[in-house]
Amino acid sequence: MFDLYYWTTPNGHKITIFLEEAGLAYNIKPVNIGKGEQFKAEFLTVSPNNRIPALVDHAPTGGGKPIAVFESGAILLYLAEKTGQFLSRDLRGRTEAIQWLFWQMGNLGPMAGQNNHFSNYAADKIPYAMDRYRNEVNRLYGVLNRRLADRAFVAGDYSIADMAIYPWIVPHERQGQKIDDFPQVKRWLETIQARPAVMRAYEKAKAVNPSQGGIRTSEERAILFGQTAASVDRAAAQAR
Ligand SMILES: N[C@@H](CCC(=O)N[C@@H](CS)C(=O)NCC(=O)O)C(=O)O
Repeated sequence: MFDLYYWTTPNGHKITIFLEEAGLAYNIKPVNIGKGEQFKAEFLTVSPNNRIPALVDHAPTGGGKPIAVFESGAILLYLAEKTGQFLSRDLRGRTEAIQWLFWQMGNLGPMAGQNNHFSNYAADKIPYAMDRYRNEVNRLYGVLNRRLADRAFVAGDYSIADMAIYPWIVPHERQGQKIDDFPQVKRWLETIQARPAVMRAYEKAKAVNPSQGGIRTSEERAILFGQTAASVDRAAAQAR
């Protein structure tokens, strides 16, 4: 029913977690972002921002043409609404979960991404940038830790908010964070890690990308870093 355009990164894991949790059938279409497959014409029609993940639902509720969705938060919401799972129907519960979903999308994801870039990938080690993003991620871990102090999951029952946040906490060491400084986050992390569906989602990642390596070669760096409107136009035209 679903095609999932996917690579083995935190934003990709969010969606395999949902699909595994809900027991939905899906077909993975790997998009190797280190090889530039995010610029292929087929992919750009479903994901105009040339980023994974993207989802195509071939059997939308109510029928009609397939629906394509990009942006991991929008995909999680789409799936939650379609299946009636992992998002409270109660106004207050739903509003809380959506707030924390957007907190991940607008804060933890982008800041952890920049943190990873400046600390692990950038050839120039710029202390100001490294400190700025590591500290901001540290602040966000603190926000999450406080949120989890009196509840099992971030917003009521286990929800799409937890699914969005979890893959960005898994690489805490790479983010320069000490998980023991955040005991509530650690407890929550371990609880989610032990869920069979989450294990299956990460197993899927190993099957799709056995090396699980980060960005290693100069070709990969050239594709991923320094993209501008012009380079994206060029790459997209070449891929056609
Ligand atoms: N806000 C987007 C971010 C997606 C994103 O940054 N995806 C990365 C992998 S985690 C990607 O596709 N990178 C390809 C590139 O940088 O060219 C979402 O949550 O879906």
